[in-house]
Amino acid sequence: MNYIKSDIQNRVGILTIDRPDALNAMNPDVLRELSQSLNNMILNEDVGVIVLTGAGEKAFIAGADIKLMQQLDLDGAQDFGKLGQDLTLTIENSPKPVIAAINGFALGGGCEISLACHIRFASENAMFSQPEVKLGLIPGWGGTQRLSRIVGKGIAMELIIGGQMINAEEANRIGLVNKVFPLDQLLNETIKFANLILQNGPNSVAKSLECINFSSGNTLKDGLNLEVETFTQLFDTEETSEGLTAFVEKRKPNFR
Ligand code: DAK
Repeated sequence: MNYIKSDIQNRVGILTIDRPDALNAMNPDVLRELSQSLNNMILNEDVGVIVLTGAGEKAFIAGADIKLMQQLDLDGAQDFGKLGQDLTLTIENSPKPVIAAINGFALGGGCEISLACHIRFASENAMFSQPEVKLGLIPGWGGTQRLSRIVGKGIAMELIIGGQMINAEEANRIGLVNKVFPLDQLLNETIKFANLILQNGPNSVAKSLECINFSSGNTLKDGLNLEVETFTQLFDTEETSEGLTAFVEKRKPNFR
C-alpha cells in the first residue's frame, strides 16, 4: 500500500499522508512509510526544506489508528509507541527544516507529529486536540513532553487532561501554530515560507535548529556554550565566508 506521496518542487520536498478513508490516521504501515520517505528527503541533496501535509481538505492526521489500538496487547502498544516516537525524533532532529501544513484535523498522534515539526502553519478549518484521555490513554508520541515546551505547562495541562478540541484561531492565539491561512492558500503560503528559508545558508539554518532544539532540557549555561562553540566553528566554513563577503561586496550570497 502506498500511503505517502512524495513530490519535490524547486528544492521543497512535499510529503502528503494519503489515507483519506481513515482521515489520514496513522497505523504502523503509514508510520513506517512516512519515516522512510522523510529519511529519503533528508538525504536528498535536491531538497532543502520539507513540508508535511495531509491528503484531502478535511484532515492533516486524525490521530493514531483507534481501530488498530483496540487490538493491541502490551508488546504491540510498546512497539506502536516506539514507532511513533522514532518518527517524531527524526522530524525534530532533521537538519532540514520540516514545516507542518495542517489542512484540517490534527488530533492525538496527528497533533503530536505536528509538534515535532519546526514550524506549524494551519488552514482556517484546522482543528486540534489531544483527546487520548477520552479513550483511556495518554499521548504516546511525545505530546506530554513537547506540547508544554511549545504552549507552556498550564495550557498543555488544560488541553491534555480536558481533551477538548480547539480551532485554528485559538491554536494561533496560544502559540500552537505559527500562522493561519485560508485552506486554498495554505500550501502555497507554506512553500513561500520554505523559499524564504532556502535563500539562507543551509548550514547556518541546520545549526540554528540544533541550537534551538538543545535549549529544551538543557541548562542555559550549556546552551550558551553550544551556541558560542557552533558560532565559532562557522568561521571555518565556506558558507559563512560567502555570506559575509557577499554583504561587503553588496551582492546576493551564493550558498549552493
Ligand atoms: N483512527 C481510525 N479511524 C479513524 C480515525 C482514527 N483516529 N479518525 C477517523 N477515522 C475513520 C472513521 O472511523 C471513519 O471510518 P469508517 O467508520 O467510515 O470506516 C472515517 O475515518 C471518517 O471518519 P468519521 O465518519 O468519524 O468523520 P466525521 O467527520 O464524522 O468525524 C472526526 C471526524 C475526526 C471528529 C472523528 O472521525 C473522530 O473523532 N476521529 C477520532 C479522532 C481521535 O480521537 N483521534 C485521536 C486518537 S488517539 C500510544 C501511541 C499513540 C497514541 C497514544 C498512545 N502508545 C502506544 C503509547 C495516540 C493516540 C491517538 O492519536
